[in-house]
Parts: sequence; structure tokens; C-alpha cells
Amino acid sequence: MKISITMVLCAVVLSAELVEFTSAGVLLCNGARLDVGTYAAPLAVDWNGDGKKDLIIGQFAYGRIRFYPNVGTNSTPVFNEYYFLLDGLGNLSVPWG
Ligand SMILES: [Ca+2]
Repeated sequence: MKISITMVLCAVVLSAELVEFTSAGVLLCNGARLDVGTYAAPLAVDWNGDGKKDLIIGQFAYGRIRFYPNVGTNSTPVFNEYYFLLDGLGNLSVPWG
């Protein structure tokens, strides 16, 4: 169930030519492998307001939410690193397990 939902989200927000989600938790982005963990739930959105779509990814372990800033462009996205999103109490998380 989680994999199906993840694949739908990815297909809706990203071009299949740019990013491809695999069942092993690996995003292929312009030929680069991005390990986002199993049962990840990616969403592309301009999170930091710079006009380029970033990745927000809910990870299975501990329900933490990763923010991958796009340091490329919208047509050639590049995601080099991620940060965990925080709220006032610590790591922002969603139910997991
Ligand atoms: Ca952005």
C-alpha cells in the first residue's frame, strides 16, 4: 500500500524523464542514485521559495521528514544532501511503522 501511494505521488509531481522511483527506495535523478530509504514517500515542491522544486520525503524509519534542496534547476534537478525538518519540539515526524 505505501509503495503504491509513493509511486503515484512521484508520477504526479515529477517528470519520469528526470526522476524515477524504485521499490528499493532509490530515486534516479538525471542518472544519479539518491537513496531515500525503503517505503519513502517523495513529493516535489518548492519548499524554500527559490522557484526550484525540492524534494520532501517522508522516511519509514521514525517517520522523519527529509528536505532535499534542489541545487540544480527545475529542468535538471540536483539533490546533493538532505536535512531533517524540525518543529518546535525536535524532528518533525509522521506516524510510521
Ligand atoms: Ca526550492
